[in-house]
Amino acid sequence: MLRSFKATLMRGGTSKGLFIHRDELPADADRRNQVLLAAMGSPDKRQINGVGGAHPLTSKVAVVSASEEDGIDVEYLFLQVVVDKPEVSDGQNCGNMLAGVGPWAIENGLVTAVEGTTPVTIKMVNTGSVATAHVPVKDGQVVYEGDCFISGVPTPAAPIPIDFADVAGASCGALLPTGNVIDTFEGVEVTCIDNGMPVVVLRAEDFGLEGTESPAELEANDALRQKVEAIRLKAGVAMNLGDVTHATVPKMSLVSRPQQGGFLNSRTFIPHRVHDAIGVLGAVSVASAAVIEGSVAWPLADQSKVGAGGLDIEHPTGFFSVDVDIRRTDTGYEARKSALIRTAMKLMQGEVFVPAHLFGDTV
Ligand code: NQM
Repeated sequence: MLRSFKATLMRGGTSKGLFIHRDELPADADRRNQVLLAAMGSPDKRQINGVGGAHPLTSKVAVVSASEEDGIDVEYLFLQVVVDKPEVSDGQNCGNMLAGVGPWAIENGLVTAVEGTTPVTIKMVNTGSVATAHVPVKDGQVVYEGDCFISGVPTPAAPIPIDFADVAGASCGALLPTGNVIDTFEGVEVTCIDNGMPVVVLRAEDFGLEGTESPAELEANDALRQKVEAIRLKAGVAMNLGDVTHATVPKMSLVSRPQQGGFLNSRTFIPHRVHDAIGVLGAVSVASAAVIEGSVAWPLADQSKVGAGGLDIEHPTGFFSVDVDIRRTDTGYEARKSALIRTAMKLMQGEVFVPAHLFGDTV
């Protein structure tokens, strides 16, 4: 027998996945994960028996609920449903899916629409960090259509500015989790950073790369993948993340000089597939590393761009513009707010069916 739960399929930034009210899912995390694996069709590289898109960027879930906390409208738990393994991870934030949370919360009655722009304050349950999304509203309805292009999405949509109050150290405890601007793992110099997303920043040139290779070329390079993974496992421990063998963090971002007039060029392993663009908080973290003098990214980045508006992080399908505010202090570095613009699109609303026994129903 099958059982269904209500869900909305949405694009959030350059990612796509299901948005679900928390009450639709089993409260027990193991049971919830089994339901979500079945819903997306994992484990299976084609996710043929589910609604997942057969790529980490399209196998995502946002679980949303109203918040009781003062100053917070909604709680958003991000879950990465691994495509080819029976694993669901709550070990990272996702700033792309975050772009869909505000519109979804308004349309599902969790937040009252304010004409013009509705600010939605969102607690990212994965790390406890807070973001505010500014959702366009007209005649009481969320506006999806607009003229804002973001790289990696072929059609324009309504802009959703998002700001983050303080996400530094959200997963690792500090902006520079190892306490160093540069560390060496497996003989390679790296900068470990967490400004909302744990990222290991590496120089593409240290791997004999130009930095302009396509995701497919990078994924086909077995020696590169093995070396990057060996560094990741060591960096994970040093970044206070423990054994990251089965974790989706840290991300591994290979950086090089900008190629298209941006601030810095990037190619990011997330952590095993290569991102077609770059994650939201991933971009915030990479940009943060690049404004810290002495980091591996600092000499590669076009420092003349700092202080002149958004910093464009180039990636395989364009660029991602982020505002970061990193200040030097007596004891190190401090991150203040960061801000960026995303778009989102409602694609489908309905019921997703899974075997009823996964909910614990006796059939
Ligand atoms: O870094 C992919 C994405 C992400 C995460 C990943 C993200 C972020 O593009 O905030 O958005 O790095 O796993 O959805």
